Amino acid sequence: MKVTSAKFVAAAQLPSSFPKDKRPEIVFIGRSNVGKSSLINSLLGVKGLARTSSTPGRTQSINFFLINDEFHFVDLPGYGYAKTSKENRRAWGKLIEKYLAEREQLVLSILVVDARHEPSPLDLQMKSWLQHYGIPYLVVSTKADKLSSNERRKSRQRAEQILETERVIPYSSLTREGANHVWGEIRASITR
Ligand SMILES: Nc1nc2c(ncn2[C@@H]2O[C@H](COP(=O)(O)OP(=O)(O)O)[C@@H](O)[C@H]2O)c(=O)[nH]1
Ligand SMILES: [Mg+2]
Repeated sequence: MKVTSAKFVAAAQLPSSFPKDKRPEIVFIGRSNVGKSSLINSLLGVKGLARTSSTPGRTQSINFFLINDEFHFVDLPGYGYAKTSKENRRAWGKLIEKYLAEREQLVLSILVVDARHEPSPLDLQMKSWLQHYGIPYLVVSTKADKLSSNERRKSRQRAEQILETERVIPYSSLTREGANHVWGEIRASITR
């Protein structure tokens, strides 16, 4: 897909601040520091749109980006950051659940995992949540550039086994490996 415009539109900490229009939304979900913002930026071919940082757990809002004036990319705050307070975690859960359960224009969710590690119980729980709500999803296994091709194959098999899915796409935000594949899925979900 040719990206002609990409702009930040909202950082929502409450459902009342979600955009009101009905453009289709593609949501990105994953644990803190997994490479979600880098994935968004590399798909769009821009550098600092979705903020990337090595400090995990900083983004606490749901961030909406308008692409080609046609659809939204939605960056959810990451989960699994150990230093987060109980109160924060509860607020996070409520906001995310509200979004996933009620957002009618949500057409695809992209669960982001780290190719170097096995998916965690939280990743599996998130996948079950998506299934429960009947939200189409795919798994993007990022940082693939850090693995040899042999390690990559094993990592993918393992992720597919643990998450019980055949929809794992290896990806690298550095080389953009996997970008065409992911865009194909996004395009299909928008025009469906
Ligand atoms: N080598 C490599 N590093 C990556 C990749 N994606 C993200 N990173 C690095 O991982 C760290 C966390 O990335 P970020 O996008 O901020 O993660 P987020 O917290 O999930 O949004 C940053 O230091 C990125 O530069 C990738 O595909 N390859
Ligand atoms: Mg981020």
